[in-house]
Amino acid sequence: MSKKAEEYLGEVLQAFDFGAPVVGAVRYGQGHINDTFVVHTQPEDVCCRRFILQRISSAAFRRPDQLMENIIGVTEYLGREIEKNGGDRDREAMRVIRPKNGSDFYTDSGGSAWRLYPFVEDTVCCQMAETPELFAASGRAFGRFQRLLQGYPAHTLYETIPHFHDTEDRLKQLKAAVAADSMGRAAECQEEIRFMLDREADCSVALQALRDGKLPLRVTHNDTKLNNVLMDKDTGEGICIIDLDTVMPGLSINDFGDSIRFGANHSAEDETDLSKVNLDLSLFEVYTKAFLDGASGTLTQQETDFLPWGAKLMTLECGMRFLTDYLMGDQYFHISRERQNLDRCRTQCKLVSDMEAHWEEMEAIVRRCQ
Ligand code: ADP
Ligand code: GN1
Ligand code: MG
Repeated sequence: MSKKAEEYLGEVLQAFDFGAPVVGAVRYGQGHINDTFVVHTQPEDVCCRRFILQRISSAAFRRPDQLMENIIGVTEYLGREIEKNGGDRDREAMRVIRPKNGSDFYTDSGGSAWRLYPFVEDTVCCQMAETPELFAASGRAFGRFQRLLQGYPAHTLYETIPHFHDTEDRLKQLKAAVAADSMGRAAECQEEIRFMLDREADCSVALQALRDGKLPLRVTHNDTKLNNVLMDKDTGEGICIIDLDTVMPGLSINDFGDSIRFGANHSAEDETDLSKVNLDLSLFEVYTKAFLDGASGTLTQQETDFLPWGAKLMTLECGMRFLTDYLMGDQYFHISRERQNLDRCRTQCKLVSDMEAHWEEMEAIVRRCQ
């Protein structure tokens, strides 16, 4: 386990040219993976300029060099596409700021990789879909992201996390964690383990469709939580897609599905009162319509037909991942309290059950939105 990110901050701040004196750097945001800081600087002419400084998680990403090459390629491409469409590339796309040594990221004395972005100002980042309009805005933004990247040379992208949305492999990892039971936690998770094992056949549905050529591989984001899109603070429109670590070839239905998993309900991902955790079909409809709008014709008929499966599989898979991490001692997802990953797993099981109970309605909604 690497040392606390704070211990390297001084050294890392020296490695970048912020163009003005740094007046502070504090932890920021609610991501589960990287260590994120906001850096405040004090230029002479304007009041304050902010930056996002991140230590890239070494537990999640083995090759930060490849990851940053992906991000630089994708952000530059997105910037050009946005400009072509008359947009503002500095606001609508991320931009990597290189360290003074000119490489894509800075490696600290402990061997960890750090990167810097301008802070996209006048935006908000939401942890929950407070209004349907806001959720719709995120759907349009993720749909548009898919459309803007449809011409990107997918073969040039590295797989930053191999088998990331390989649900069959995720189940295998869970089984291995149960068998090892290294923390002695399997006994208290019997119900959740059974829930996952009972759905073994489901794990193959999208992957089999891919193998059969029914679903195409596209350049996808793969982590389309609501808090990975910045919304304009005045208009509420989805402005800039962030957290590009997992942009790789993938399935469009997974980008759709991960947003549903996180956003089409009114509870936190780690809610302990499961009576509050329910799939909201009206939010499902709002997002479906917006995502298809944003993608505007990019998706094939078969992809559209499979959208409910994207929702169910991303939720099931995420539940398995939380459970696996809980069984292995919380090494991957950041936690702020004990059993948080188990609680997160339980909300995902509840959502999957809800989707199963409302499956025909989900399918009807997708048909209506086409
Ligand atoms: P993680 O992989 O840990 O989720 P993210 O890249 O999503 O890390 O960043 C964590 C949080 O930091 C985001 O949810 C958002 O609140 C904030 N954030 C990240 N990049 C920017 C940016 N360029 N401008 C403003 N806020 C940002
Ligand atoms: C992580 O990085 P963040 O917090 O946006 C994870 C996603 C999970 C999500 C669950 C690289 O997303 O895959 O769905 O937590 N990201 C990575 O909240 O593993
Ligand atoms: Mg994030």
